[in-house]
Amino acid sequence: MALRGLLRLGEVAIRVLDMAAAREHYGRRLGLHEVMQGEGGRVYYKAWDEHDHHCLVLREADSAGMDYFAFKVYDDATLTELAPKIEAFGLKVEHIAAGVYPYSGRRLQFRLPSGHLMQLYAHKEQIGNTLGTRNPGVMPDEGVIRGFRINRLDHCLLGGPNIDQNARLFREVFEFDLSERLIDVDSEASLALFLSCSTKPHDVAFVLQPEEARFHHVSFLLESTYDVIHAADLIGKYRIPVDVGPNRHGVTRGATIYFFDPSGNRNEVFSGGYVHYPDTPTLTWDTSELGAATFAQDNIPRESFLTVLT
Ligand code: M3P
Ligand code: FE
Repeated sequence: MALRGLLRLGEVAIRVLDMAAAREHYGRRLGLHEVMQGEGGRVYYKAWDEHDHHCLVLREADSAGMDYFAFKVYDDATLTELAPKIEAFGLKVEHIAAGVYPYSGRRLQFRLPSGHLMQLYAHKEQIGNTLGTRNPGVMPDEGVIRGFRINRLDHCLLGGPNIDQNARLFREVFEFDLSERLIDVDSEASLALFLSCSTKPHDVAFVLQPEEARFHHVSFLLESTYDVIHAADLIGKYRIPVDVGPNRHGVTRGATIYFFDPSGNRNEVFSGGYVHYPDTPTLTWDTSELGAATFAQDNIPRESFLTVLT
């Protein structure tokens, strides 16, 4: 399968309570690169190995959580093709002109059955990863890889109702695969659904929550499992609140650590996981193995992990 259609999670827009504290966290601690301050005091970041201008947008507000998430699609024709399909699925599509979002081409915006605001865009200015594109070498200059040594934005996990309808949209309209699911052992109702448009175990996931548009975590990819330990050491040094210390997910098999930004938004850094292909069967976990599904090194489900969202 050539990767076309939706390519990847390209942008997450997060609300923070105090921008100075958030810049300390995302810039100085995580080591993301601040590329711009924009309208409304928004601050824009990229991870070092991304080519696009930014992947994270922070906005100061009275409540934490997520404003929207956006997937980059292959080209403008993909947006043209998808708009009527999203409408036919039953969602109203808003067309946002190029330039309204900085360094970005036009966007489609719609609200998912779970209440989350989602956008699609085909173009964002590429500023590169500092290595160039001809004989790029492998090592950027000193200071480019820093902090938690984050390579790139990877996925987000979002909480809300109607997650089966979300998954139907992603599978039928966006051509994602359902890589894994967590179901109630008695009722078989979906509790968490993991969706992939690539060879990653997931590009986005949804967890069942009664309230609409909740934010569980945004996750960034690290190079190695040792880098998860390195991040954990920095989390300890700088007294960053930990949700779940280094462990491995049963779902996706990633080596992970969860922590909170100063506004209470959950972050994850992780490494690894298996390779997913379109013919990989969907893996099902049920609540009789909730501990093993979530944290496979001790098989203990964490109350906070299941209940704390912004
Ligand atoms: C991840 C991941 C749950 C598992 C979540 C997994 C909610 O966040 O990155 O693999 O059971
Ligand atoms: Fe995750």
